[in-house]
Amino acid sequence: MKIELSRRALLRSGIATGMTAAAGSALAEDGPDPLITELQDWASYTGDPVDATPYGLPIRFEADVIRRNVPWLTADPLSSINFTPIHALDGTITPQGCAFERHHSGAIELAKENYRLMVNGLVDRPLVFTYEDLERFPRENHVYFCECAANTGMEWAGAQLNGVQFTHGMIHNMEYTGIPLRTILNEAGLGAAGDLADKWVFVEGADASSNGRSIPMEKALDDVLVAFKANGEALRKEHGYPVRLVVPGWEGNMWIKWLRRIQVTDAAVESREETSKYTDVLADGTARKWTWVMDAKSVITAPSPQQPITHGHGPLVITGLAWSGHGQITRVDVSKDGGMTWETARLGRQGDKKALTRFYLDTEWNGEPWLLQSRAMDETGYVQPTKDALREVRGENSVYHNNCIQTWAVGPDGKAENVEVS
Ligand SMILES: Nc1nc2c(c(=O)[nH]1)N[C@H]1C(S)=C(S)[C@@H](COP(=O)(O)O)O[C@H]1N2
Ligand SMILES: [Mo]
Repeated sequence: MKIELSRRALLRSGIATGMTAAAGSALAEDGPDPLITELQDWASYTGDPVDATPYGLPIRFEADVIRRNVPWLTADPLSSINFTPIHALDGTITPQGCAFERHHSGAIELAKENYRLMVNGLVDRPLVFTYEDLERFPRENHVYFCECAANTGMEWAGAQLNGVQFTHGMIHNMEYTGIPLRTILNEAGLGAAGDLADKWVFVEGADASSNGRSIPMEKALDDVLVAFKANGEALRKEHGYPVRLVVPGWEGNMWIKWLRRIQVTDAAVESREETSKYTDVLADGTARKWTWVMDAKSVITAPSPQQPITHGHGPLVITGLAWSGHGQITRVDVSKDGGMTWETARLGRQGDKKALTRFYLDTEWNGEPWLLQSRAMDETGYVQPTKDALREVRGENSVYHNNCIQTWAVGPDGKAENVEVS
C-alpha cells in the first residue's frame, strides 16, 4: 500500500473516483489554494488571551461530539441513560464531559463537606468517614472501563439503532484515583465477619434511588476502589461526585455513585437492582442472576453509521474498541465480508486489564461493499460470540449482557448502516 502524502493528491484521487468535496472541487481546477496563498483572519489578528476560558471546553467545531439519549427508551429523563459519542473519539480515555450517564433518580448535588461514608454491619468497629478522612488513606490510580449491562441490549432481536453511539455507547473508560475498598474494610476490621468466604458487602448511594447492590467479599477485597478522581480531576456530579465505587470488569450498575454506605453482611440482600433488574431471563422463563462480569466484546467505531467514509478511495483506517471484564484483550480480528474471512488488527496499546483497548486495521477501500465486523479475544481464550451463538444459549428475552459481534454494512457511497449478520 502506497500512501500519497500530499493532501492535493489525496483529494484528486477522491474526485477521480466520483467523491465530491467542496474543497476538492476548488483544487481540481489546479488554481492556487487561497487557504495557502491568501492571508487568513486567524493570522491577521491576535487570538484569545490566556484566561479567556478559565476551564476549557472543546472548540465550537466539535460541538456534535456530545452525549445523546434515545427519548423513547425510557419514560422519563430522570431515570434514564445517555450515550458516549464513541464514534467520534480515539485512543481509549473517555473525557468526563461526554461519558455516558445512567441515573435512577437524577444526578444529585452533594458537597464534599456534606459527604459521609458509613461502614457498618459485621465489622469490629462501625465507622463514618468524611471526605477529608478518605484523602488520608494511601491511594492508587487505575484505568478501567465501566459498561452498563444494558449496553447493546436493544439489539437482541435484530439491528435497531443506527449508530455505534447508541448500540455501544453505554461505556466509558477513565483513570480513577481511589482507595482500595480492602483498606476501608480493614480499617473497620473484618474479625467480626468470621469466615470471609461466604460474606458480602452491600453498597448504596446517597441519591433517592440508592441503587443498592450486594458484592461478594472476594471481589470487595480484590480490586474494587472507593474513587474520588477521574482523569485527574474531581468526579463530575453526574458520575457520583464526590465519591463513587469502581468495580473493575463488573457491570456498571454495581459502580455505586454518591457512595454513602458499605455494610458487611452474611448474605446477599437481593435488592431490586439484582433481582427484578440486572438479571437475564432465558428462553424457558428462568433467569440467570449474579451475572456480574462483562464478557469480552468489541465494536468498530469508524467507519460506522455516524462516521461514514468521506475521503474517497485508497488508504483507510478502520478503528474500534475492545474490552473484557476478565482481564486483558489479547487479539482483535476484523472481517470485511460478514465473518467469512478475518484479518488481525493492530492494538493501540497492549496489556491493559479491564480497560478499553483501541484497535486499528490500516487498510484500503476502493468502493467495494463491505460487511464490517470485529471480534475480540481475551486472556482466558474466550472469543466474542456471533449473535446466533449468543441467542442459542440466552434466547431472546434478555436485555442485559449482549456482547455479540456487531455488523456495519458499508456501501459504495462510503455510508455505513447497522445490519444483522447472525
Ligand atoms: N447511586 C447510584 N449509583 C449508580 C446508579 C444510580 O442511579 N444511583 N446507576 C448505576 C448504573 S445502572 C450504571 S450503568 C452506572 C453508570 O455510571 P455513570 O452515570 O457514571 O456512567 O452507575 C451506577 N451507579
Ligand atoms: Mo446500568
